Amino acid sequence: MTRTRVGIVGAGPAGLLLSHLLHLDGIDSVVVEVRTRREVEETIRAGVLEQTTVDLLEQVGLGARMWRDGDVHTGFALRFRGRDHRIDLPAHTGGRAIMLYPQHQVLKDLITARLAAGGTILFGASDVAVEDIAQARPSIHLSLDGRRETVSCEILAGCDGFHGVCRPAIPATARQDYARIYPFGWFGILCRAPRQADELVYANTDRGFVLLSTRSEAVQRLYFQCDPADHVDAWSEDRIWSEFRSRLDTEDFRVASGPIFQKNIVQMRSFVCEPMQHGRLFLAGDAAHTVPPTGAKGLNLAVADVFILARAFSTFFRTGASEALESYSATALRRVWRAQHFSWWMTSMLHLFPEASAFDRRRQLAELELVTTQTSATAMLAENYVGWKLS
Ligand code: RFL
Ligand code: PHB
Repeated sequence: MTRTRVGIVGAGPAGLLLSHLLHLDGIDSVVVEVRTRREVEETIRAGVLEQTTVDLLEQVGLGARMWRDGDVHTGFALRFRGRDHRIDLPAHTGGRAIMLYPQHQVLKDLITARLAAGGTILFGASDVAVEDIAQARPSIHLSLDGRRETVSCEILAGCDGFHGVCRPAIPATARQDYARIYPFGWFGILCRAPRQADELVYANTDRGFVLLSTRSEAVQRLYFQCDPADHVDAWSEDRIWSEFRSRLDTEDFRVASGPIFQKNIVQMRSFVCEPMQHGRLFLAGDAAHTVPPTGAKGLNLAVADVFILARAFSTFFRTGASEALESYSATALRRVWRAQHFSWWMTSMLHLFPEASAFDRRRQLAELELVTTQTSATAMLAENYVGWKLS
Protein backbone atom coordinates (compact mmCIF):
# COMPACT_ATOMS: atom_id res chain seq x y z
CA MET A 1 0.00 0.00 0.00
CA THR A 2 1.22 3.49 -0.95
CA ARG A 3 0.17 6.51 1.09
CA THR A 4 -0.03 9.96 -0.46
CA ARG A 5 -1.96 13.19 0.05
CA VAL A 6 -3.65 13.33 -3.36
CA GLY A 7 -4.48 10.24 -5.44
CA ILE A 8 -4.89 11.18 -9.10
CA VAL A 9 -6.59 8.89 -11.61
CA GLY A 10 -5.45 9.58 -15.19
CA ALA A 11 -2.22 10.92 -16.70
CA GLY A 12 -3.78 13.22 -19.31
CA PRO A 13 -3.28 16.98 -19.27
CA ALA A 14 -5.56 17.39 -16.21
CA GLY A 15 -3.96 14.70 -14.02
CA LEU A 16 -0.34 15.46 -14.88
CA LEU A 17 -0.67 19.23 -14.58
CA LEU A 18 -2.48 18.86 -11.25
CA SER A 19 0.33 16.65 -9.96
CA HIS A 20 2.90 19.21 -11.15
CA LEU A 21 1.08 22.21 -9.57
CA LEU A 22 0.68 20.33 -6.28
CA HIS A 23 4.38 19.44 -6.29
CA LEU A 24 5.25 23.14 -6.68
CA ASP A 25 3.17 23.77 -3.55
CA GLY A 26 4.95 20.97 -1.67
CA ILE A 27 2.03 18.52 -1.81
CA ASP A 28 2.77 14.93 -2.83
CA SER A 29 0.55 12.92 -5.15
CA VAL A 30 0.49 9.61 -7.03
CA VAL A 31 -0.86 9.40 -10.59
CA VAL A 32 -2.44 6.12 -11.79
CA GLU A 33 -2.77 5.61 -15.56
CA VAL A 34 -4.10 2.66 -17.56
CA ARG A 35 -2.03 3.34 -20.66
CA THR A 36 1.72 2.97 -21.09
CA ARG A 37 3.93 6.06 -21.14
CA ARG A 38 4.48 5.54 -24.85
CA GLU A 39 0.74 5.37 -25.61
CA VAL A 40 0.14 8.55 -23.60
CA GLU A 41 2.96 10.37 -25.38
CA GLU A 42 1.87 9.28 -28.86
CA THR A 43 -1.89 9.89 -28.86
CA ILE A 44 -2.75 12.71 -31.24
CA ARG A 45 -5.40 15.10 -29.92
CA ALA A 46 -5.59 18.84 -29.37
CA GLY A 47 -3.53 21.48 -31.09
CA VAL A 48 -4.59 24.89 -29.79
CA LEU A 49 -3.48 26.39 -26.48
CA GLU A 50 -5.19 29.54 -25.28
CA GLN A 51 -3.06 32.47 -24.17
CA THR A 52 -3.99 31.75 -20.54
CA THR A 53 -2.81 28.14 -20.86
CA VAL A 54 0.45 29.27 -22.47
CA ASP A 55 1.03 31.83 -19.68
CA LEU A 56 0.35 29.26 -16.96
CA LEU A 57 2.59 26.58 -18.52
CA GLU A 58 5.36 29.13 -18.74
CA GLN A 59 4.90 30.32 -15.14
CA VAL A 60 5.19 26.77 -13.82
CA GLY A 61 8.43 26.03 -15.68
CA LEU A 62 7.01 24.21 -18.72
CA GLY A 63 7.61 26.89 -21.34
CA ALA A 64 11.00 26.04 -22.84
CA ARG A 65 10.06 23.49 -25.53
CA MET A 66 6.67 25.09 -26.09
CA TRP A 67 8.28 28.43 -26.98
CA ARG A 68 10.92 26.69 -29.11
CA ASP A 69 8.63 24.33 -31.08
CA GLY A 70 5.18 25.91 -30.76
CA ASP A 71 3.78 28.41 -33.19
CA VAL A 72 2.03 31.61 -32.08
CA HIS A 73 -1.00 32.35 -34.28
CA THR A 74 -2.43 35.85 -34.26
CA GLY A 75 -5.45 34.96 -36.36
CA PHE A 76 -7.46 32.31 -38.15
CA ALA A 77 -9.82 32.28 -41.13
CA LEU A 78 -13.49 31.55 -41.40
CA ARG A 79 -14.05 30.30 -44.95
CA PHE A 80 -17.53 30.40 -46.47
CA ARG A 81 -18.82 30.79 -50.03
CA GLY A 82 -15.24 29.82 -50.96
CA ARG A 83 -13.64 32.95 -49.47
CA ASP A 84 -11.49 33.48 -46.38
CA HIS A 85 -12.37 36.07 -43.74
CA ARG A 86 -9.52 36.60 -41.29
CA ILE A 87 -10.23 37.00 -37.59
CA ASP A 88 -7.43 39.15 -36.18
CA LEU A 89 -7.10 37.99 -32.58
CA PRO A 90 -4.82 40.63 -30.94
CA ALA A 91 -6.73 43.49 -32.61
CA HIS A 92 -9.94 42.39 -30.88
CA THR A 93 -8.58 41.12 -27.57
CA GLY A 94 -6.07 43.68 -26.35
CA GLY A 95 -3.10 41.83 -27.83
CA ARG A 96 -3.94 38.20 -27.02
CA ALA A 97 -3.28 35.22 -29.31
CA ILE A 98 -3.14 31.40 -29.34
CA MET A 99 -0.32 28.86 -29.59
CA LEU A 100 -0.26 25.77 -31.79
CA TYR A 101 1.56 23.19 -29.69
CA PRO A 102 0.22 19.63 -29.78
CA GLN A 103 -1.27 18.03 -26.68
CA HIS A 104 1.15 15.07 -26.76
CA GLN A 105 4.06 17.51 -26.59
CA VAL A 106 2.49 19.16 -23.52
CA LEU A 107 2.19 15.67 -22.03
CA LYS A 108 5.83 14.85 -22.79
CA ASP A 109 6.91 18.06 -21.04
CA LEU A 110 4.74 17.27 -18.02
CA ILE A 111 5.93 13.66 -17.73
CA THR A 112 9.58 14.74 -17.99
CA ALA A 113 9.06 17.37 -15.28
CA ARG A 114 7.22 15.01 -12.92
CA LEU A 115 9.76 12.22 -13.24
CA ALA A 116 12.72 14.63 -12.90
CA ALA A 117 11.19 15.84 -9.61
CA GLY A 118 10.85 12.26 -8.35
CA GLY A 119 7.09 12.13 -8.90
CA THR A 120 5.23 8.81 -9.12
CA ILE A 121 3.20 7.97 -12.24
CA LEU A 122 2.00 4.36 -12.32
CA PHE A 123 1.69 3.73 -16.09
CA GLY A 124 0.07 0.55 -17.43
CA ALA A 125 -2.24 -0.04 -14.44
CA SER A 126 -5.34 -2.19 -14.91
CA ASP A 127 -8.57 -2.91 -12.99
CA VAL A 128 -8.51 0.62 -11.55
CA ALA A 129 -11.25 1.37 -9.02
CA VAL A 130 -11.83 4.14 -6.47
CA GLU A 131 -13.22 3.37 -3.02
CA ASP A 132 -14.51 5.28 0.02
CA ILE A 133 -14.87 8.46 -2.01
CA ALA A 134 -16.98 10.09 0.69
CA GLN A 135 -14.69 9.05 3.59
CA ALA A 136 -11.69 10.82 5.11
CA ARG A 137 -9.28 8.24 3.60
CA PRO A 138 -10.37 7.30 0.10
CA SER A 139 -8.25 4.95 -2.01
CA ILE A 140 -7.42 3.79 -5.53
CA HIS A 141 -7.13 0.05 -6.17
CA LEU A 142 -5.26 -1.24 -9.20
CA SER A 143 -3.25 -4.08 -10.68
CA LEU A 144 0.31 -3.47 -11.81
CA ASP A 145 2.58 -6.14 -13.28
CA GLY A 146 0.19 -8.83 -11.99
CA ARG A 147 0.13 -7.49 -8.40
CA ARG A 148 -2.79 -5.77 -6.63
CA GLU A 149 -1.86 -2.34 -5.24
CA THR A 150 -3.68 0.27 -3.18
CA VAL A 151 -3.01 4.00 -3.13
CA SER A 152 -4.44 5.42 0.09
CA CYS A 153 -4.91 9.20 0.08
CA GLU A 154 -6.70 12.16 1.68
CA ILE A 155 -8.21 13.51 -1.52
CA LEU A 156 -8.98 11.89 -4.87
CA ALA A 157 -8.80 13.68 -8.22
CA GLY A 158 -10.75 12.05 -11.06
CA CYS A 159 -8.81 13.11 -14.16
CA ASP A 160 -9.53 9.95 -16.15
CA GLY A 161 -11.30 11.43 -19.15
CA PHE A 162 -14.81 10.87 -20.48
CA HIS A 163 -14.67 7.04 -20.31
CA GLY A 164 -12.99 6.82 -16.89
CA VAL A 165 -14.15 5.16 -13.66
CA CYS A 166 -14.33 8.20 -11.36
CA ARG A 167 -17.48 9.94 -12.59
CA PRO A 168 -19.51 6.68 -12.49
CA ALA A 169 -18.29 6.19 -8.89
CA ILE A 170 -20.45 9.17 -7.86
CA PRO A 171 -23.93 7.80 -7.07
CA ALA A 172 -26.38 8.60 -9.88
CA THR A 173 -28.68 10.22 -7.31
CA ALA A 174 -25.92 12.69 -6.36
CA ARG A 175 -25.19 14.03 -9.83
CA GLN A 176 -26.96 15.36 -12.90
CA ASP A 177 -25.61 14.76 -16.41
CA TYR A 178 -26.34 17.19 -19.26
CA ALA A 179 -25.57 15.94 -22.77
CA ARG A 180 -25.98 16.71 -26.43
CA ILE A 181 -24.82 14.34 -29.16
CA TYR A 182 -24.30 15.82 -32.63
CA PRO A 183 -25.39 13.99 -35.80
CA PHE A 184 -21.84 14.14 -37.23
CA GLY A 185 -18.23 13.42 -36.30
CA TRP A 186 -14.81 14.63 -37.42
CA PHE A 187 -12.64 12.53 -39.68
CA GLY A 188 -9.09 13.59 -38.75
CA ILE A 189 -5.89 12.90 -40.67
CA LEU A 190 -2.20 13.58 -40.27
CA CYS A 191 -0.34 13.82 -43.55
CA ARG A 192 3.01 14.76 -44.99
CA ALA A 193 2.22 17.81 -47.10
CA PRO A 194 3.07 21.49 -47.21
CA ARG A 195 0.98 23.93 -45.17
CA GLN A 196 -2.48 24.45 -46.66
CA ALA A 197 -2.62 28.04 -45.38
CA ASP A 198 -0.64 30.36 -43.10
CA GLU A 199 -3.19 30.08 -40.31
CA LEU A 200 -6.01 27.72 -39.27
CA VAL A 201 -9.00 27.66 -41.60
CA TYR A 202 -12.49 26.76 -40.32
CA ALA A 203 -14.52 26.17 -43.48
CA ASN A 204 -18.29 26.01 -43.87
CA THR A 205 -18.95 24.34 -47.24
CA ASP A 206 -22.00 22.94 -49.03
CA ARG A 207 -20.64 19.41 -48.40
CA GLY A 208 -19.93 20.03 -44.70
CA PHE A 209 -17.29 21.43 -42.35
CA VAL A 210 -13.52 21.27 -42.90
CA LEU A 211 -10.70 22.36 -40.56
CA LEU A 212 -7.22 22.95 -41.90
CA SER A 213 -4.68 22.84 -39.09
CA THR A 214 -0.99 22.11 -38.92
CA ARG A 215 1.66 20.38 -36.83
CA SER A 216 4.83 21.61 -38.56
CA GLU A 217 6.07 22.87 -41.95
CA ALA A 218 5.92 19.30 -43.26
CA VAL A 219 3.08 17.66 -41.27
CA GLN A 220 -0.53 18.82 -41.53
CA ARG A 221 -3.61 18.05 -39.45
CA LEU A 222 -6.90 18.18 -41.39
CA TYR A 223 -10.45 17.27 -40.45
CA PHE A 224 -13.69 16.92 -42.37
CA GLN A 225 -17.20 16.51 -41.01
CA CYS A 226 -18.33 12.88 -41.43
CA ASP A 227 -20.97 10.38 -40.43
CA PRO A 228 -20.14 9.46 -36.80
CA ALA A 229 -20.90 5.79 -37.59
CA ASP A 230 -18.41 5.72 -40.48
CA HIS A 231 -15.18 3.67 -40.34
CA VAL A 232 -11.70 4.90 -41.20
CA ASP A 233 -11.01 1.70 -43.18
CA ALA A 234 -13.78 2.64 -45.60
CA TRP A 235 -11.73 5.69 -46.60
CA SER A 236 -8.75 5.17 -48.93
CA GLU A 237 -6.25 8.01 -49.38
CA ASP A 238 -7.78 8.79 -52.77
CA ARG A 239 -11.28 8.95 -51.36
CA ILE A 240 -10.16 11.22 -48.50
CA TRP A 241 -8.35 13.67 -50.82
CA SER A 242 -11.21 13.69 -53.25
CA GLU A 243 -13.58 14.59 -50.38
CA PHE A 244 -11.30 17.46 -49.29
CA ARG A 245 -10.99 18.65 -52.90
CA SER A 246 -14.71 18.58 -53.51
CA ARG A 247 -15.30 20.67 -50.38
CA LEU A 248 -12.44 23.15 -50.79
CA ASP A 249 -11.00 23.49 -54.27
CA THR A 250 -11.78 26.76 -56.03
CA GLU A 251 -10.06 28.83 -58.73
CA ASP A 252 -7.91 30.40 -55.99
CA PHE A 253 -7.30 27.43 -53.70
CA ARG A 254 -6.10 23.85 -54.28
CA VAL A 255 -5.78 21.36 -51.43
CA ALA A 256 -2.15 20.21 -51.10
CA SER A 257 -2.30 16.43 -50.71
CA GLY A 258 0.38 14.03 -49.47
CA PRO A 259 0.82 10.62 -47.80
CA ILE A 260 -1.63 10.12 -44.90
CA PHE A 261 -0.11 8.37 -41.88
CA GLN A 262 -2.88 8.64 -39.30
CA LYS A 263 -6.68 8.63 -39.53
CA ASN A 264 -9.35 8.70 -36.82
CA ILE A 265 -13.01 9.54 -36.32
CA VAL A 266 -14.11 11.63 -33.35
CA GLN A 267 -17.69 11.69 -32.08
CA MET A 268 -18.98 15.20 -31.38
CA ARG A 269 -20.48 15.54 -27.94
CA SER A 270 -21.30 18.27 -25.42
CA PHE A 271 -21.45 16.93 -21.88
CA VAL A 272 -21.42 18.27 -18.31
CA CYS A 273 -21.67 16.43 -14.99
CA GLU A 274 -22.90 18.53 -12.06
CA PRO A 275 -21.58 18.85 -9.47
CA MET A 276 -17.96 18.09 -10.31
CA GLN A 277 -17.31 16.75 -6.79
CA HIS A 278 -18.65 14.27 -4.29
CA GLY A 279 -17.23 13.84 -0.79
CA ARG A 280 -13.47 13.61 -1.22
CA LEU A 281 -13.58 13.00 -5.01
CA PHE A 282 -13.04 15.96 -7.35
CA LEU A 283 -13.49 15.61 -11.13
CA ALA A 284 -11.44 17.67 -13.58
CA GLY A 285 -11.19 17.92 -17.37
CA ASP A 286 -12.97 15.50 -19.70
CA ALA A 287 -13.99 13.31 -16.73
CA ALA A 288 -16.47 16.07 -15.84
CA HIS A 289 -17.25 17.69 -19.18
CA THR A 290 -16.55 17.44 -22.90
CA VAL A 291 -17.06 19.90 -25.73
CA PRO A 292 -17.03 19.41 -29.50
CA PRO A 293 -13.51 20.39 -30.66
CA THR A 294 -14.71 23.23 -32.93
CA GLY A 295 -13.95 25.86 -30.28
CA ALA A 296 -10.59 24.26 -29.28
CA LYS A 297 -11.58 24.43 -25.63
CA GLY A 298 -11.29 20.90 -24.09
CA LEU A 299 -7.63 20.87 -23.08
CA ASN A 300 -7.80 24.50 -22.02
CA LEU A 301 -10.78 23.78 -19.76
CA ALA A 302 -8.91 20.85 -18.20
CA VAL A 303 -6.03 23.24 -17.43
CA ALA A 304 -8.39 25.82 -15.88
CA ASP A 305 -10.06 23.15 -13.72
CA VAL A 306 -6.81 21.91 -12.22
CA PHE A 307 -5.55 25.45 -11.65
CA ILE A 308 -8.61 26.09 -9.45
CA LEU A 309 -8.36 22.64 -7.88
CA ALA A 310 -4.65 22.89 -7.01
CA ARG A 311 -5.27 26.21 -5.26
CA ALA A 312 -8.17 24.75 -3.28
CA PHE A 313 -6.15 21.64 -2.29
CA SER A 314 -3.21 23.83 -1.20
CA THR A 315 -5.39 26.03 0.99
CA PHE A 316 -7.00 22.96 2.51
CA PHE A 317 -3.71 21.22 3.34
CA ARG A 318 -2.05 24.42 4.58
CA THR A 319 -4.85 25.80 6.75
CA GLY A 320 -7.49 23.09 7.07
CA ALA A 321 -10.07 25.55 5.65
CA SER A 322 -12.40 23.75 3.25
CA GLU A 323 -14.41 26.63 1.72
CA ALA A 324 -12.38 26.71 -1.52
CA LEU A 325 -12.73 22.92 -1.83
CA GLU A 326 -16.46 23.09 -1.26
CA SER A 327 -16.92 25.80 -3.89
CA TYR A 328 -14.66 24.12 -6.51
CA SER A 329 -17.51 22.79 -8.63
CA ALA A 330 -19.48 26.05 -8.64
CA THR A 331 -16.35 28.04 -9.54
CA ALA A 332 -15.26 25.67 -12.32
CA LEU A 333 -18.74 25.27 -13.79
CA ARG A 334 -19.08 28.97 -14.62
CA ARG A 335 -16.19 28.68 -17.11
CA VAL A 336 -17.34 25.22 -18.23
CA TRP A 337 -20.78 26.48 -19.26
CA ARG A 338 -19.32 29.49 -21.07
CA ALA A 339 -17.12 27.09 -23.00
CA GLN A 340 -20.11 24.82 -23.64
CA HIS A 341 -22.02 27.71 -25.12
CA PHE A 342 -19.08 28.87 -27.27
CA SER A 343 -18.28 25.36 -28.53
CA TRP A 344 -21.91 24.65 -29.36
CA TRP A 345 -22.22 28.01 -31.15
CA MET A 346 -19.07 27.50 -33.26
CA THR A 347 -20.21 23.96 -34.07
CA SER A 348 -23.69 25.03 -35.12
CA MET A 349 -22.39 27.93 -37.21
CA LEU A 350 -19.87 25.84 -39.14
CA HIS A 351 -21.36 22.36 -39.69
CA LEU A 352 -23.97 21.05 -42.08
CA PHE A 353 -26.85 19.60 -40.05
CA PRO A 354 -28.71 16.74 -41.75
CA GLU A 355 -32.08 18.27 -40.87
CA ALA A 356 -31.11 21.80 -42.01
CA SER A 357 -33.57 23.45 -44.38
CA ALA A 358 -32.66 25.93 -47.14
CA PHE A 359 -33.71 28.64 -44.68
CA ASP A 360 -31.31 27.29 -42.02
CA ARG A 361 -28.46 27.26 -44.54
CA ARG A 362 -28.99 30.90 -45.51
CA ARG A 363 -29.33 31.92 -41.86
CA GLN A 364 -26.00 30.18 -41.15
CA LEU A 365 -24.27 32.11 -43.93
CA ALA A 366 -25.81 35.35 -42.64
CA GLU A 367 -24.39 34.57 -39.19
CA LEU A 368 -20.93 34.06 -40.71
CA GLU A 369 -21.33 37.42 -42.51
CA LEU A 370 -22.20 39.00 -39.19
CA VAL A 371 -19.19 37.68 -37.26
CA THR A 372 -16.77 38.57 -40.05
CA THR A 373 -18.04 42.07 -40.79
CA GLN A 374 -19.54 43.61 -37.65
CA THR A 375 -16.72 44.63 -35.30
CA SER A 376 -18.61 43.86 -32.08
CA ALA A 377 -19.50 40.37 -33.34
CA THR A 378 -15.92 39.70 -34.51
CA ALA A 379 -14.67 40.83 -31.09
CA MET A 380 -17.12 38.46 -29.38
CA LEU A 381 -15.77 35.55 -31.41
CA ALA A 382 -12.11 36.54 -30.91
CA GLU A 383 -12.43 37.10 -27.15
CA ASN A 384 -14.07 33.75 -26.62
CA TYR A 385 -11.66 31.91 -28.91
CA VAL A 386 -8.50 33.20 -27.15
CA GLY A 387 -10.19 32.32 -23.85
CA TRP A 388 -10.84 33.86 -20.50
CA LYS A 389 -8.36 34.86 -17.80
CA LEU A 390 -7.96 32.51 -14.84
CA SER A 391 -9.72 34.01 -11.84
P1 RFL B 1 -7.73 12.81 -21.24
O1 RFL B 1 -6.75 13.48 -22.11
O2 RFL B 1 -8.77 11.96 -21.84
O3 RFL B 1 -6.88 11.95 -20.19
C1 RFL B 1 -7.48 11.00 -19.34
C2 RFL B 1 -6.44 9.97 -19.01
O4 RFL B 1 -7.01 9.04 -18.09
C3 RFL B 1 -6.68 7.73 -18.49
N1 RFL B 1 -7.68 6.81 -17.94
C4 RFL B 1 -7.50 6.10 -16.81
N2 RFL B 1 -6.47 6.04 -15.96
C5 RFL B 1 -6.59 5.21 -14.90
N3 RFL B 1 -7.69 4.45 -14.65
C6 RFL B 1 -8.75 4.49 -15.49
N4 RFL B 1 -9.82 3.73 -15.26
C7 RFL B 1 -8.67 5.34 -16.63
N5 RFL B 1 -9.52 5.61 -17.63
C8 RFL B 1 -8.90 6.50 -18.43
C9 RFL B 1 -6.63 7.80 -20.00
O5 RFL B 1 -5.85 6.73 -20.55
C10 RFL B 1 -6.00 9.18 -20.22
O6 RFL B 1 -4.59 9.11 -20.29
O7 RFL B 1 -8.50 13.86 -20.30
P2 RFL B 1 -8.04 15.28 -19.69
O8 RFL B 1 -6.74 15.16 -18.97
O9 RFL B 1 -9.22 15.79 -18.98
O10 RFL B 1 -7.72 16.20 -20.97
C11 RFL B 1 -8.76 16.57 -21.86
C12 RFL B 1 -8.20 16.77 -23.26
O11 RFL B 1 -7.47 15.61 -23.63
C13 RFL B 1 -9.30 17.04 -24.29
O12 RFL B 1 -10.26 17.90 -23.74
C14 RFL B 1 -8.74 17.69 -25.57
O13 RFL B 1 -7.95 16.78 -26.30
C15 RFL B 1 -9.89 18.21 -26.43
N6 RFL B 1 -9.42 18.75 -27.73
C16 RFL B 1 -8.94 20.03 -27.82
N7 RFL B 1 -8.82 20.80 -26.72
C17 RFL B 1 -8.26 22.04 -26.82
O14 RFL B 1 -8.19 22.73 -25.78
N8 RFL B 1 -7.77 22.54 -28.00
C18 RFL B 1 -7.86 21.82 -29.16
O15 RFL B 1 -7.37 22.26 -30.19
C19 RFL B 1 -8.48 20.53 -29.11
N9 RFL B 1 -8.58 19.77 -30.21
C20 RFL B 1 -9.49 17.95 -28.88
C21 RFL B 1 -9.07 18.50 -30.12
C22 RFL B 1 -9.96 16.64 -28.81
C23 RFL B 1 -10.03 15.88 -29.96
N10 RFL B 1 -10.50 14.55 -29.83
C24 RFL B 1 -9.68 13.46 -30.19
C25 RFL B 1 -11.64 14.32 -28.98
C26 RFL B 1 -9.13 17.73 -31.26
C27 RFL B 1 -9.64 16.43 -31.21
C28 RFL B 1 -9.74 15.66 -32.48
C1 PHB C 1 -5.98 20.68 -34.14
O1 PHB C 1 -4.97 21.23 -34.62
O2 PHB C 1 -6.01 19.45 -33.92
C2 PHB C 1 -7.18 21.49 -33.83
C3 PHB C 1 -7.15 22.87 -34.05
C4 PHB C 1 -8.29 23.62 -33.78
C5 PHB C 1 -9.43 23.00 -33.30
C6 PHB C 1 -9.45 21.64 -33.07
C7 PHB C 1 -8.32 20.89 -33.33
O3 PHB C 1 -10.55 23.74 -33.07
